[in-house]
Amino acid sequence: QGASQARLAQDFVRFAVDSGVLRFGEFKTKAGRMSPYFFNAGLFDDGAKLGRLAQFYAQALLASGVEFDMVFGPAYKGIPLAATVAVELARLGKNVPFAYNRKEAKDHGEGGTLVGAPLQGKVLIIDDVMSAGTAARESIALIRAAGATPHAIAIALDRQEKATENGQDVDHSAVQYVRRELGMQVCAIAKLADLLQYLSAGGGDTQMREHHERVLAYRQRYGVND
Ligand code: OMP
Repeated sequence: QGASQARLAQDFVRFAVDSGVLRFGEFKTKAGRMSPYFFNAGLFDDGAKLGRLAQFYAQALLASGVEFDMVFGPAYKGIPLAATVAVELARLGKNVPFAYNRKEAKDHGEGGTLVGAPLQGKVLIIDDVMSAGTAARESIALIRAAGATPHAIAIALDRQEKATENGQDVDHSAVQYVRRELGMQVCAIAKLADLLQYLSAGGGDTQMREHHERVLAYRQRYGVND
């Protein structure tokens, strides 16, 4: 990770905390773990926040060197993300086709579950958080079925924790699985390590120190090495 990517990650963590998107407390994750932090991308809920969020994705993507011919937003949460990131990419000089899916098949009108540009070439999936990778698997299948290549995934936060298979913890994260087993590129604006760095930089602040300890303990129990 280069210095500018590390800085971007720190700026992003701060932005997410200030926006109330990244919170500390007790949260139950989809996998049933009690987490001392939670990232709720749905709380980027006004035009200014969405615009900044899109800038973070676009900058992280361009800095990462990930290759893609088009962007895809998986329903529902990925749709505004992919749309705003496509706008920002175009603003930065990389105009690419944009598509998304709907969850319900339509029985009239344009038909099918895909909307926007035809899926072709190297497709970049844009999503919020990857935990177990369930959502990612669905998008990958859909892109393959359309005859295109699921080439890369952009997410806002990589929680860097053990994935679960049939309810059991395994030794790799979903992001590692997607990279190693599926050979896809993954670009995360920030990851758990960046969050820990942000909290440890909190210095004398008692609350920050407490959050830091809890998140460290959580990583001790569920984290993976990268
Ligand atoms: P997978 O589809 O299993 O990878 O899980 C992604 C989902 O995890 C998201 O769509 C959220 O519902 C949820 N999630 C977050 O959004 N933020 C978190 O910090 C943690 C989770 C989670 O439940 O693990």
